[in-house]
Amino acid sequence: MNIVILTGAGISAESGLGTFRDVGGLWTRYPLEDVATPEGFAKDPALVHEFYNMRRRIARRASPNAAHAALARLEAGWREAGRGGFALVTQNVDDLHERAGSRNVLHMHGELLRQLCGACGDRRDCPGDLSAAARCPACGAGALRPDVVWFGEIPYRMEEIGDLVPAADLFVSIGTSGEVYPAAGFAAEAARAGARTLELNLEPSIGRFDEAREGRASEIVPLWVA
Ligand code: BV8
Repeated sequence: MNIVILTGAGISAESGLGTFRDVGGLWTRYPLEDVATPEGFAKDPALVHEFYNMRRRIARRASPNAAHAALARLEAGWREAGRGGFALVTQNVDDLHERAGSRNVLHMHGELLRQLCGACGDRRDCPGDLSAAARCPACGAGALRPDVVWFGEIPYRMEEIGDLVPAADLFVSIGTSGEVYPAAGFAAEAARAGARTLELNLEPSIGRFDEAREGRASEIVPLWVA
């Protein structure tokens, strides 16, 4: 039995990382056009670096919660029992899944703690804050940006994800509002191919999944995994 799990900002909310569209969410404080598009970065790189430096500092101080830990346990048990394929796709750019013990996390929107050189494509861990003055350690250019996927950019790992989703027998969506594509289309794609679909969310979306369970991730995910 192949399982595909998609997570969003809601799974990291109880670790203290902001969600985007909830009351007081990141997009209500920073318009996404200004801080999560290539155009916004070209217009005001300092603002975008400040936005991601702030989030990077919070992410480094955060700890995985019981939901992240439960998914890591599920993956280990799934692989040990040889129960079939297991894939964890996340829209999140934090590293809490990895720090909870998950392996092979597919970060389709990139990783906050990594940097990308816009000039030579060099990608590596980001040692601290980024700024327009920072120089690429590989080519020396001053074109460093957070290694995240902005709106209008092509998500990472789409080849693999494009194979995994239609092959899923069970598709589980955790802590995502289902507003951002192409991730928002995965559940319907899996269902069309015959998968059972389950949503675990604080505010489940009515009618988009075969089953929906309402609650905080740190409570309902360990219950589901048990
Ligand atoms: C692309 C950057 C082409 C990193 C982000 C149709 C098809 C294809 C594209 C589009 C389309 N329609 C529109 C588009 C364009 C666009 C898009 O989707 N726009 C939206 C606004 C309509 N998409 C793109 O531009 C994408 N690129 O399409 O390229 C392409 C496509 C396919 C193949 C080839 C080429 C790129 C999108 C990536 C944008 N970058 N982030 C960063 O700064 O983090 S998106 C951003 O939103 C984050 O990554 C975030 O993860 C993501 C999704 O948000 P959620 O995770 O769901 O968070 P949200 O706050 O919305 O919801 C939180 C949920 O948690 C809620 O439901 C809440 O109830 C729940 N919750 C809260 N607390 C808890 C909880 N649940 C449980 N427990 C709790 N305690």
